[in-house]
Amino acid sequence: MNNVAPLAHLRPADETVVQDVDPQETAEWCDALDSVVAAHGPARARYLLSALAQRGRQHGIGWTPPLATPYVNTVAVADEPTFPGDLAIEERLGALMRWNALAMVVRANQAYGELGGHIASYASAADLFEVGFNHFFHARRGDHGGDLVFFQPHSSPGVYARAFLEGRLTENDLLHYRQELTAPSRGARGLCSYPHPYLMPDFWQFPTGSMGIGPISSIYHARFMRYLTDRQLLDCGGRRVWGVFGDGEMDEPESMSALTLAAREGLDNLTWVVNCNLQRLDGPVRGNGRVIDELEQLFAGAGWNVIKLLWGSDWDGLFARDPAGMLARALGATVDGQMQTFAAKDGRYNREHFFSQSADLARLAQGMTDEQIDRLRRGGHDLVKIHAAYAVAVAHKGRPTVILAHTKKGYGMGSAGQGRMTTHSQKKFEGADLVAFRDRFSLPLSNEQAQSLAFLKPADDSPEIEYMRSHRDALGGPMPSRETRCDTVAKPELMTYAQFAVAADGKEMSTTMAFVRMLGTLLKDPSLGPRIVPIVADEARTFGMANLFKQVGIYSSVGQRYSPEDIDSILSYREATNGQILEEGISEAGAIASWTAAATSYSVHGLAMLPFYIYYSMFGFQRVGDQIWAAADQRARGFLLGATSGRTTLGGEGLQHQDGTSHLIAATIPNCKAYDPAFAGEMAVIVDAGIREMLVEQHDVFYYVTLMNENYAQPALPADVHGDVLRGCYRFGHYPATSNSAHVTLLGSGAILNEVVKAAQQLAAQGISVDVFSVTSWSELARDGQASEVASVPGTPFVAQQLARSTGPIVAATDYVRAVPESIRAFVPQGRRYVTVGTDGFGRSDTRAALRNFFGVDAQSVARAARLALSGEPR
Ligand SMILES: Cc1ncc(C[n+]2csc(CCOP(=O)(O)OP(=O)(O)O)c2C)c(N)n1
Repeated sequence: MNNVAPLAHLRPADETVVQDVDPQETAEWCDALDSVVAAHGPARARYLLSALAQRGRQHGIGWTPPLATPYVNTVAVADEPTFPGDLAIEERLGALMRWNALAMVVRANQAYGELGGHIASYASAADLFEVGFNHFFHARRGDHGGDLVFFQPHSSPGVYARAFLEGRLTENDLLHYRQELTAPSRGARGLCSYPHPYLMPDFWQFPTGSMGIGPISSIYHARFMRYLTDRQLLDCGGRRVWGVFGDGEMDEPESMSALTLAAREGLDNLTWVVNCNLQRLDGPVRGNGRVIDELEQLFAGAGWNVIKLLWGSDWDGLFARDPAGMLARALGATVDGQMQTFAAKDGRYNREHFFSQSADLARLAQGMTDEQIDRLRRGGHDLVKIHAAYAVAVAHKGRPTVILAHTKKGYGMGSAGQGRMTTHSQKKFEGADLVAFRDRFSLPLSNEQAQSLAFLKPADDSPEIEYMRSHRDALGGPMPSRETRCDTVAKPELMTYAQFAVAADGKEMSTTMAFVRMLGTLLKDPSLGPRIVPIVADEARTFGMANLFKQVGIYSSVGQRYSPEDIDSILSYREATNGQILEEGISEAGAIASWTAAATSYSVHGLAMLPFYIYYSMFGFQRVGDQIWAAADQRARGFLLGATSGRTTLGGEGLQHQDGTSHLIAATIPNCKAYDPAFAGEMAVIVDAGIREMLVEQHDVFYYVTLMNENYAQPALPADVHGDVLRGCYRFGHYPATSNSAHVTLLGSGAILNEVVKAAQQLAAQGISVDVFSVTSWSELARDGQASEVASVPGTPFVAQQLARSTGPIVAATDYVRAVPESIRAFVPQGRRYVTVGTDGFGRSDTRAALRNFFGVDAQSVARAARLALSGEPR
């Protein structure tokens, strides 16, 4: 009878199921399977197991195959490809990176204790990065468009350390880690804390500092590459997206929310490496559980190819000497909190507390010294094993791959940090610990050099540097590197596609309808049309965009495998491999990640694309604001369209749908230009300028434009105010009363401008002359005001210049909270009373009229505020 390996992968909760009541019978079944595998191979074995599972279902035995597999490497030793590099040199290079990264962080904090920085994350990720750099990560060069690599943010010091050895950064630069402001005055380049393309625009490609955004972004970038390929705009074949993320980071909802999309789309151009050091900031990720098992089940269940990279080569012999699987079982029964303690303790402790659990395990460890036990590597620290896992991942077809790489947090930091509970934030490293680190990684440093944290850089013609350079050269050059070269895209003239909006002459429509009509025309433009990426999150019908389904189709990597119910309709639901619309379903996080991928295509792919993501404005900045912030960091160029915007235009929908704040948040993003146009003509002029600014002038800005679904008469927009519309306001009209009447000035924006106009008419009838200004952008006015104040020759703010054309107190009304018009208070002409009305508070369901009355932004309320302002009384 052969030994029957225990079912090590079953978790303790399942133990009742695995009680072996008849070992002899069990052995017979297993023997039978062994003979099938030996005689007919694994395919036949799989078939039989499936047949048995099916029979089991007929009997209703309630068994499904477990998604977790034994706690061993997925890639068997026999299947490992030969390591194509020079192990000794790569180890030495890795040690140099580790040292310089550590020295950089510690020195910055010796100089200024407040700067922060991390050592332990990179210490765990270093080998994962290095194998990528030496063997897998392609840079953009020639006919290879380059891989996209998302780096774990707290490991940035290691990436700087590599750039230093490559000669891309100087020692003086390293000395200015986290000192971007002071560096230039000292002839250095400041190095930002985490990957921030905004701050190092020729270096970092993808911002990852906010956990969870890197993971979801990487998925949508991989999908966008398929989209570009399928639409025959750019062949992205042969290029990959790599993401190294933390195991703690996997808890973020964004990290997990698009896993099934990646599998559904068969994104085999995507490889994630989850750095499973089992720790996060405060402590273990799953102290009482096992995060790798959990992630394996999560990813496998979502349809990913899962590769567990758990143990280094020196464990191979131990597993080979243990055919009964005692070792895998013991490892699989160790919870992560305990595994962390094993990482922190020395070989002797591991012998006494792990290998002494049973006589069999103790026997396995018998031939090893404590030192050897201490040095047993986890998979994520073994270059050969990492290479094998990456090679298998790259070769895998049809599914995305996740590599669950088992590492130690603070690897090599010894008693000062490895596996310690507080290691995440450790940035002090002194005396004996530095010398121990030097010894641990055999660094060519004297005691004195180690203790003074001297940076280490071998000569340019040393074997290490030559090796590093030649390997990067073979992969297209150094990484990371952010490029901005891209073609400009010609833009049609405004009046060729937006005449109906600019010269509306009183025609009734909503600004949303006008936008959709304009978009439909722009999509037909031979130059610009193909570059447009319409994006929706299951709301296209809400915004009247169903006609685009037929016109340009919805992108689907597999086309349309069904005949749509509405096939005979002229608006029928059409999916196609060359479809243009990205229909993201009910996932604002997904849709904004998709938008970011398209909005940064100019840089990531050298191909300018122009995304228009249209959504309920309430579910934008408020819901996915941090992703928008990351897109801003990535220098996105594109349009966000906040539809059904404002607190009162979406009458019946009530509190959670009614947005009174998005313009407040948008104003905080420096490269976001936010507009709240009242009329179709204003909207058209703004969109036209945005296209020019982003595609022709190639400025790193994006536009946020709010749209309404309220139908009303749209006036024509005279050509001479187009410039003012873009700067933030223009004089819309003058409503005279008698010649000696009192004067008041009204400002209104978006949905409320019509109320303001009605108020002006009422006031004029009551003997008060009124000037009305349409404010298209409070935030642009405020920015201009601030800029004129700090300019070397202070000028008059644009809004003050405009308002100088009117007299009397000023009342500003908006469908947003009052803080929005309050943002320009400092810039109104001196001596003029300035009163704001807005929609502070929770929304309600009712008619627009009732809501505007309730919030005090209807015509009557605005007129009353104006009269009170004139009389000098508080509102
Ligand atoms: C959205 C967000 N929340 C919190 C943090 C703060 N933070 C930075 S690193 C970290 C722990 C990271 O743990 P893990 O992902 O396991 O990576 P490790 O450093 O352990 O490799 C936390 C909580 C952050 N950067 N972003």
